[in-house]
Amino acid sequence: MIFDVITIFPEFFNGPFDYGIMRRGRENGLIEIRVHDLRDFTSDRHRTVDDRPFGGGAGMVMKPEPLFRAVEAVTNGEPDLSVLLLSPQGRLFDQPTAREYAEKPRLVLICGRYEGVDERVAENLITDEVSIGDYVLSGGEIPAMVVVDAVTRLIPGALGCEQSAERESFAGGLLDYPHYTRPAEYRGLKAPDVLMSGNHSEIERWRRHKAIEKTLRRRPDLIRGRILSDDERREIEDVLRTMMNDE
Ligand code: 4FV
Repeated sequence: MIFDVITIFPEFFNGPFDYGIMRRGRENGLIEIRVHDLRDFTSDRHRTVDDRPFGGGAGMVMKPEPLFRAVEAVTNGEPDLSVLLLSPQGRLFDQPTAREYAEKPRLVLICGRYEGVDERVAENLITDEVSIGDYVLSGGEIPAMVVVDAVTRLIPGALGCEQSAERESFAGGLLDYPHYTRPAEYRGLKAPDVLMSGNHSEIERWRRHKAIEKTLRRRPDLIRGRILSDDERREIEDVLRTMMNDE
């Protein structure tokens, strides 16, 4: 999979992709990350990428021309490419969206800066506007990294054999179950015996129960509105009953 990143700070991407899964993915050719300097697509000797906002107001706005030129050069007429603008006005990025993008051969990511990007970019140049959350960052570079990382992990072969994306948080729409490792007891704090029982069906049942419990306590929104199978409904009722008894 190819990630084309368009930014005014290309060096910003030196480093974060040099570790772990991202590094392995690049080394074994699973992913390729191409970082493009937006200023290379300007035509004035000051390599201008921003200007004052029409209608006045604080700050600067990213100009349309360099972005249109950059995307057209990078996509080079390749049809139906996904061109993402990272911005707080976008749809909230989540695991199902990451799965959707991981199916694609290529993603172009536009990193905004300043107060924002000329609206004609969002209206005419991109396929998706994506937000990583309801807060304002100083640039789209970190959101672009979030998307590249979350998507890369879902590419078959990206995760080592010891990991499987299928089992992770949100994979089944639930939060992850609690994890424990040695020592079995630390400062009097014990890891649950069931995890050391070797009884794998019991362990699976405990983990599922805990994942549902944690989701009900912290993110009931992840369960609300979901189409539940009878089994799932029974399980959730079980967990709710246990939670009531424990309270
Ligand atoms: C953002 C977000 C974000 C807004 C103005 C960059 C900044 C500046 N992008 N999810 N939240 N972008 O805050 O994606 O241009």
